Amino acid sequence: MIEPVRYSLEDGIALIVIDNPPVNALSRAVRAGLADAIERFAADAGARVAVIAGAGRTFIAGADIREFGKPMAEPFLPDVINSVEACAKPVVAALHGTALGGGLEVALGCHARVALASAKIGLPEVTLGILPGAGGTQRLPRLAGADAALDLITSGRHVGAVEALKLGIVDAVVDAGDPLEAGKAFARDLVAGGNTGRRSGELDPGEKDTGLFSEWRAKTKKAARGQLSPMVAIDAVEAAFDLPFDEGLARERALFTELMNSDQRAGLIHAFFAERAVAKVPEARGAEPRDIASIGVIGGGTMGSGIAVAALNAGLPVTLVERDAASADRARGIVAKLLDDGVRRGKLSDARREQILGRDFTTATDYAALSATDLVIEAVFEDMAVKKEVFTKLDAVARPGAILATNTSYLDVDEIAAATSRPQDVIGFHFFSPAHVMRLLEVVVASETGADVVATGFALAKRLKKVAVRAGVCDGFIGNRLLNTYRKAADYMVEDGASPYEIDAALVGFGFPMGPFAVGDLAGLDIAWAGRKRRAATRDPRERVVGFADRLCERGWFGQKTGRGFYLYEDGARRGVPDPEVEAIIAAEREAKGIAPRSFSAEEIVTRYMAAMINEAAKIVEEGIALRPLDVDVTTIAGYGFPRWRGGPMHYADRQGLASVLADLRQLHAEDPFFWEPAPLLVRLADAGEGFSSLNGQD
Ligand code: T1G
Ligand code: NAD
Repeated sequence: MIEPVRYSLEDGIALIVIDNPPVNALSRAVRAGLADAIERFAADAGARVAVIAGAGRTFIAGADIREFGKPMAEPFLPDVINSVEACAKPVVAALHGTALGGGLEVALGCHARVALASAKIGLPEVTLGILPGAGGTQRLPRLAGADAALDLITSGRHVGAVEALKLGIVDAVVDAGDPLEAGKAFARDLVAGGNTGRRSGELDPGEKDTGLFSEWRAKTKKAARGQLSPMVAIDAVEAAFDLPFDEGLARERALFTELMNSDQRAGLIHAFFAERAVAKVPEARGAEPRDIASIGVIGGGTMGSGIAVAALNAGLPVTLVERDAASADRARGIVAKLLDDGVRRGKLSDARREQILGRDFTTATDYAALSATDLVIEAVFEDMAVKKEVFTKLDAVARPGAILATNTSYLDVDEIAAATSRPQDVIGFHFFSPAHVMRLLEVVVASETGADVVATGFALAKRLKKVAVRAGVCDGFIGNRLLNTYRKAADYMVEDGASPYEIDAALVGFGFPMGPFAVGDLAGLDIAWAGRKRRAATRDPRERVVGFADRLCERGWFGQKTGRGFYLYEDGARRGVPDPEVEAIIAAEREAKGIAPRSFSAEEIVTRYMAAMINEAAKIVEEGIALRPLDVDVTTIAGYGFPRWRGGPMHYADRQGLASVLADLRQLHAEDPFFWEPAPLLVRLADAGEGFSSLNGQD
């Protein structure tokens, strides 16, 4: 076994190297090793200064998250860091890769910090539902001031070395390749100059700016949408100004422990591991991805243009084919606008924008332009006849071995594949709007899709910085199939008496950024309308059908883009206001059906919405459309605004207890036996006293 912490002496410098792959997390062994190394350094007469550095690709990425939720074992990290800080001789941290969470806290406990220019630092704890619990909330404001500390700690964002230097968090940035060498050089200079560094904990934090804390509380409450940890973290930072250092540390620890024991922490840690587990699919283990050096896109509307920008931003050249020259020009215009937005937000340089538009991005109207591309993504109208025609034409020109992908939202990928002579090369890549922003990519595996094609989908998602989830073929795959079901639950409640605005408000209260009716308005109500019309012929006669959304569409009210939908958007407003005319249309529909409206509490709205979602998700897992429950969780979090801190619907169901979810479903069953039929998997797990997590493998 390798030693997780190594100690050696070189020219009077003690070298303390953390070596715990893959990211040098602070497991119990590392904490113990670090404590021993510091003790040894203190006693080592030959050592005047120490350097702590990480082996491999990074400094320390933080506490070992796998230990969360279990009893913490000694030595505790705050004690180890206090002993570093208390050391009579100087200790230097040499940062490279990412110094995150407890990793940065170790560095803050050192007497000076040097960083490679490529290093990043951050305190991402709030994103895991906790707060920096090893002195970060007390030492960072002493070094960088309250404003910077609140920014870093409430957002969890990663900060580059140069910005960290400006903020006073690191003392030097060097353009070197090896952190240990950089650390040694810095340490040598430090002692040569008779400097011993300084103890962050002994610095004066200055006067508290009460107004600043109120400002941060107001803006954080808005951004956090029900998530506790960023708000609690502000309390901890405030303690740095209200209390002496030692008492501040104790206050931080108490708040940390409170959050560590919360449901939100469990949900966020589940999301962290689930987002990494989704990439573990059988095809990615068993097959090599194909090389992708160029991308083709067919259709340059909302989705095609966004997909093109996602690929271009990842450095891939794109050829986009449209129906005619005017449409191709329009697509180029949309792409240019999206790139402009990127420049404005500092995501890409002017020079890179010029290079993309002048060299990497080309448009064409002839499919022959796609004859050399490695992967083509189709994003034309959602119409099977059109898709088949496109794939037939594509089949005739694409080079052998090229991957042919469809961005269809609902259609049968097997049927599309059958329009080609090479179904093994055909796959679904379901992107989300706006495609250059949304993190989710559903990789839809058809019956004949080759394993290497699936593996390529996952490799491409990584290059595009997206989270890929494997899905099987069915109407809507994982995400849209769920959406259709919970939307129905919402529609039924509206027909029975709730207003769309009450439904949206209840779900925003649950933690969604928007409710389903506002989302419909944003996406365009015509999309779901087309889907309802398509399904009408094959609809089960037992299904309850609700007509008010059709009534809006018949009036040409398609949502935001037409100025009205469920909400009114006056003068191109992005946020709509409730529309009394919509309520009147709904009331007329109720009356025509003889439904006496009743009221729904926010709690009942959430219960029904979640019961519908969980029940459909159980069917999706049982049918193998999703590999595991965690794949459903990631789909809803990364693509549908499900509150991350609730961990996704399956994790949420487990926290509620499946027996309780089943009891809700059984009660609802009496009212509509077709819609509320409990999924057999849910019944089986509930009867066995198990949760969905029992099907997640190691998660
Ligand atoms: N603990 C345990 N395992 C970890 C880990 C961690 N902190 N970080 C990463 N891993 C595993 C991960 O599951 C994956 O495993 C592998 O490492 C590579 O990760 C007291 C309490 C460092 C930027 O929140 O942000 O300190 O899937 O695929 O894209 O106040 O991982 O291969 O089996 O993500 O190059 C704060 C979390 C902890 C950092 C690297 N720290 N990690 O990204 O690789 S809380 C964090 C990351 C804390 C103190 C508190 C990223 C990364 P597997 P990867 P990557
Ligand atoms: P859109 O109407 O904005 O764009 C479609 C584009 O395809 C148009 O520009 C049209 O000119 C072009 N086109 C049509 N036939 C063509 C052909 N034969 N050859 C070349 N170009 C052709 O539609 P969209 O919203 O971008 O949707 C495209 C696809 O993506 C659909 O399958 C849709 O279901 C799916 N999708 C949409 C969303 C969304 O939110 N809009 C999300 C995920 C997936």
